[in-house]
Amino acid sequence: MTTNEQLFARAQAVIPGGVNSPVRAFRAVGGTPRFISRAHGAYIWDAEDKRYIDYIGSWGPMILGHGHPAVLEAVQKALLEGFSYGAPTAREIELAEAIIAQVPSVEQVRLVSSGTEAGMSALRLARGVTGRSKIVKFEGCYHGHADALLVKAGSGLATFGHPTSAGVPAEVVQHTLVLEYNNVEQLEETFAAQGDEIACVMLEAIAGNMNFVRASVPFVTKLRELCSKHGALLIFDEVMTGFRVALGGAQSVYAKLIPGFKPDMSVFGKVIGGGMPLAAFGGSREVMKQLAPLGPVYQAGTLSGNPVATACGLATLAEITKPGFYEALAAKTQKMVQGIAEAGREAGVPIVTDCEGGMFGFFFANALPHNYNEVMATDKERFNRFFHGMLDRGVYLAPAMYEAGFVSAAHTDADLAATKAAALEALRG
Ligand code: HOZ
Repeated sequence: MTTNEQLFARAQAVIPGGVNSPVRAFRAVGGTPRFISRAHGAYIWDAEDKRYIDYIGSWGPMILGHGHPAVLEAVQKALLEGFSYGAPTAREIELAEAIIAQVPSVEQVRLVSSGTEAGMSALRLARGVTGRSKIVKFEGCYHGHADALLVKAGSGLATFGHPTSAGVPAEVVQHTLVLEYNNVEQLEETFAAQGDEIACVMLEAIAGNMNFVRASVPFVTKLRELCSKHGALLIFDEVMTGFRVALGGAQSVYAKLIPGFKPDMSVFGKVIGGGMPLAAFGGSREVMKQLAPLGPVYQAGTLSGNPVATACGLATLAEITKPGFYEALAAKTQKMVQGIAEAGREAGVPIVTDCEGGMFGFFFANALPHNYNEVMATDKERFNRFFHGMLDRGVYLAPAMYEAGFVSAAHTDADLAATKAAALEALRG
């Protein structure tokens, strides 16, 4: 049998860092990444045939668990009809209709292949629509690896950010303002000084790239008010949260708390593709008509609306729109985080948890963080030890404390109980 270590050594010879996406390399937590050989339901198996309860779910898409029969059937049927045509299909219309049916702020949608592509395209469209260059993002939110969005906060209030990656020229991020998440005053000051130059504000309203941090209701309310007042577009990045925290995404969660709330544009990925490379961005007809071929903002893609990916996405959406799906998923997720919190209490280790729908987070801290700096101040060493303790016991959590976790409809009560038992052992061990 080939071991994970052997595969990692071989991978490192031909793939930078041995992985095709950095966090998979386990650099944050140390150790050898698990090379996955198969998956079914709530489980994945590594190259050594060790089984894990999977709380990553491909970083969100696998909301039904792996290999759901209805999804498999739809994908198998689509495969036999051809992999890619580079021409329109009826299935793309169906998927667009299915997305629009659940998200009232979206009247039209363009399908693309990845969350990065969707975020980058939404940004270009917002700039094209407003004729403005400046954009606002928040520290700790991740919107894919487009140049203009790989930025960390500058030193002073609302200064332009600095690239977080080599290869991103400072000039490319000169229009990107990076503000503190949940900081209402900073937002007000920024809009007072530069509001009429801002094309858009991008937000992960339930941020899943600094573990799990919610935007406060006053923060989202103020953001909506300032964007409307200054003619900037509010873009909700729902790549993680869309069809995951609720059928209508994070925006539907905030619409329940802020009467009439809607973003101007939304970005989707992950669940809408059911595990296939598929993402989307959308908004009002007025905004979307600026996109080529109707308008002057260019965007295109050979694999956009791919027939196999849309079949997978549609079959997934058909399952998750069944009555009671999210209630059951949310109950499982709550039980999962309760188990972690209880294990913490029983072991005398401070752990705080939060969740919404099928997405969760936990921190080794006494209180939930509200922004990136507070996330950074939580106990990373403890997280890393816990991560390995859980991995050893067959529970696969995200290999970095900056990532959210995901529960699927396939997780059983027995899986949740086993997770809690593993957590208690890992914390005591
Ligand atoms: N973008 C993910 C981290 N938030 C990682 C995706 C992957 O490695 O597949």
